[in-house]
Amino acid sequence: MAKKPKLTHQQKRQVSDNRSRRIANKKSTVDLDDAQLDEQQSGKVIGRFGKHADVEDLHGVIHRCHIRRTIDSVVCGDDVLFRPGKDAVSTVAGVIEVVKDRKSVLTRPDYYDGLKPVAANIDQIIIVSSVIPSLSLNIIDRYLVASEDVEITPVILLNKVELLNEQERKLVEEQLDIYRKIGYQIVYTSCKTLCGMDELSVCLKDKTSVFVGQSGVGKSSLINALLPEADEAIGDISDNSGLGQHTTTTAKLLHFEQGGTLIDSPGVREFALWHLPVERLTYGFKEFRDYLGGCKFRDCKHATDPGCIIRQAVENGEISAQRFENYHKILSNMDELRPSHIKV
Ligand SMILES: Nc1nc2c(ncn2[C@@H]2O[C@H](COP(=O)(O)OP(=O)(O)O)[C@@H](O)[C@H]2O)c(=O)[nH]1
Ligand SMILES: [Mg+2]
Ligand SMILES: [Zn+2]
Repeated sequence: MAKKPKLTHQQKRQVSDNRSRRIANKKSTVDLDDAQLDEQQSGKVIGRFGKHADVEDLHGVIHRCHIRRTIDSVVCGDDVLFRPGKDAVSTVAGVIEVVKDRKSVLTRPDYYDGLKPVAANIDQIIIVSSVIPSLSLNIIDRYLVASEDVEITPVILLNKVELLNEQERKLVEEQLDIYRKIGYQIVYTSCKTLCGMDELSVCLKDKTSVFVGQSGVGKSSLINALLPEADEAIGDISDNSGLGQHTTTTAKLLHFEQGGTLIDSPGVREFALWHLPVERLTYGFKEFRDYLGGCKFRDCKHATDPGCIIRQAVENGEISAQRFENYHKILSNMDELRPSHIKV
């Protein structure tokens, strides 16, 4: 092993001086003087930029804030207590002091931290699918499980419906009827003809929503149709390119004119279910829940096990055979879906 070079006395002093200065600087950026701050008030985080967050107060005014060092994480959608800065000239004027308990939180995989929160207090997840290139019920099922796991209501949206003729449309509706029967809302839209956009607006009103789904299904097109100032890049431009965005991973919160809120970011859209243990996967198939605990064997895999009440329910037509099949497909793919550095 190479020997560490010895520092001269002067070099040592330089290092120590630099370190002190760094610590002092760090302090001054976070510990704002009380006299510079107004009374504590409630607000909502609408954007995150490096060490700062933009907080919208109850009057819609936006304050760029520091974050108290004691706070674990601040994400888009968080309800916070903050103190605005009195000095309006300063760019970062306020400070976030408390993050209120989260109703819900979406996470994404992070190489170093495992699961990292990306957005909070979401009411519903809009699972966007399209008939082109093809309708995949398996992918819808995966997003449904992920939504059920975080206990956020999913809505199934099928986009590009203007491409279907009458017969094809009927076939698709029949396929999606499985989901309607178990209580999920289904919305059909087209960004070309704008059909279904009114129904979608109603669905989004007064709620905080996120759009998830595979690349190319039309998430950005839908967001632009609802919220022209969002100015999302459409088509081949990679979501990771960062074109036209502050950064690639921070989320932003936007208000729909008709009421309702959207939280959007590539991180939010990446939301997936690879991290789930098997029991959560089973729980995520919500029509299975009534039967759980009823199988003959406690460790029933709901496959060919004797006395499996779920298989029985499939045979009786109480549970869709398609969903049962997708359950086993997802189960056998779980290890492949999971990044290799993540342990469950
Ligand atoms: N025919 C048709 N094409 C659409 C519709 N919505 C989006 N597209 C097209 O689908 C492609 C992908 O759309 P984009 O919004 O970028 O999808 P994203 O990757 O989910 O954000 C683009 O070429 C859009 O013009 C639709 O309702 N009908
Ligand atoms: Mg997009
Ligand atoms: Zn079973």
